[in-house]
Amino acid sequence: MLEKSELFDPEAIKALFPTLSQTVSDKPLVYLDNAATSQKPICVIEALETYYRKNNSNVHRGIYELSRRATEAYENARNRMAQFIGAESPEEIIWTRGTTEGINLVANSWGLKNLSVNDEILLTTMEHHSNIVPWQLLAERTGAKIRYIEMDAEGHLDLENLEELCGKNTKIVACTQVSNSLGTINPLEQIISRARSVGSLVLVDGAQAVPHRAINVGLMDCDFYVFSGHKMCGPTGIGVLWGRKEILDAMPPYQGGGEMIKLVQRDRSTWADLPHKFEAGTPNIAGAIVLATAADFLEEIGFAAIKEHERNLLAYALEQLDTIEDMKIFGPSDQSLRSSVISFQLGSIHPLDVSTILDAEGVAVRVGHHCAQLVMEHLGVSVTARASFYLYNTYGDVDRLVSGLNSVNRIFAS
Ligand code: 7TS
Repeated sequence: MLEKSELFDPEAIKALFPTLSQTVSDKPLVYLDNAATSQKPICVIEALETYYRKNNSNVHRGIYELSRRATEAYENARNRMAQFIGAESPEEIIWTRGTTEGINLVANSWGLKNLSVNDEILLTTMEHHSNIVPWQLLAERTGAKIRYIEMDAEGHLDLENLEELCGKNTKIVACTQVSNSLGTINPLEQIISRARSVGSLVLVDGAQAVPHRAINVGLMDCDFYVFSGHKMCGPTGIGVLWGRKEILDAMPPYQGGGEMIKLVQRDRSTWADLPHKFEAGTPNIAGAIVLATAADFLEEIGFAAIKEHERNLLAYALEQLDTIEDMKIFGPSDQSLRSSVISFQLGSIHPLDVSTILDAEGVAVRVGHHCAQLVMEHLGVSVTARASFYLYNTYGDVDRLVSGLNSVNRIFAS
């Protein structure tokens, strides 16, 4: 049995999340669907309420007190997120609805301007659909070709033929930092260094990384980085696209509307400077402000402690799941190369049945293709059950999952 980190008290952290203190099916809720979305700490919920109770107003429009307050908090939040991911300037932080919108923005704005027939977009078969479909739509419109880095049997990217796949025709490589379905942590350094050497841009999907580890986009040396607020203790409907200033400057707007212009004339308009050029219309003001609160919350606890806790929890979960009859766990066997996401198959029992029985035990896991159908194809299954952990999960939560899965086996044996 592994020792829990002395620096970190997950029970005390759990107590800061109101949703986690309820019962479901008359049992204390165990929430293990964190790869889909995280729960929200009380400080985030209160910050949202405070904004709507005291400061609600549109931004960059009024000169009255309330609008000044909202605008200041909104732009402070942008500064905070720039600092949170190591961006050089807040101008490089574009508010989006989330990872999906960030990728669509890059594909539509940068992609439509820069790609044509003979150009190649390099993806991996591990991507979430939101990092595949926008590129397919772009390929259809431009004639560019999509190529894929494949996976090996354990779900690591197979980089043996990277030099052939990423060559002079490659214009952008779009790759996830951490897989949402297998938990694989990707060797981005190697991919980015190859892309750089052939003059290709790199977009990193940080949706499953930002909630769990400290990020520095400068050190990573990518060109675009996208993530969602709701997976990192923040609200839904807000996310960030970070891009290098010179690249964002050269990109046309994604959507047209209020606040993204300098001058509108009858037959043409000119664009506002960064970041506003990419933020047409009234933004998710409350979401942006409260996302900064979520970033404060996570950094106060500390990513080193969060990472250590999740690493210990993952090791314990894998050790305990291994004791269950007919348990098959997908993804890397080297624990240092996987995050706290565990996709699994229990004998020949359908994952829907597994998840239904777990639900009756108060344990929430996801069943489905996890918007990663190319991964399912690779595994030879149509869906998996998936347990994903976060900072507030405890060893007791793992025990409840294991006991629930043993019940599933008992029910199907009888
Ligand atoms: N990229 C990755 C790696 C993801 O895990 C997700 C969401 C997205 C992009 C899309 O994020 P959104 O916030 O724009 O929707 N992943 C999941 C999941 O694993 N289960 O539900 C959503």
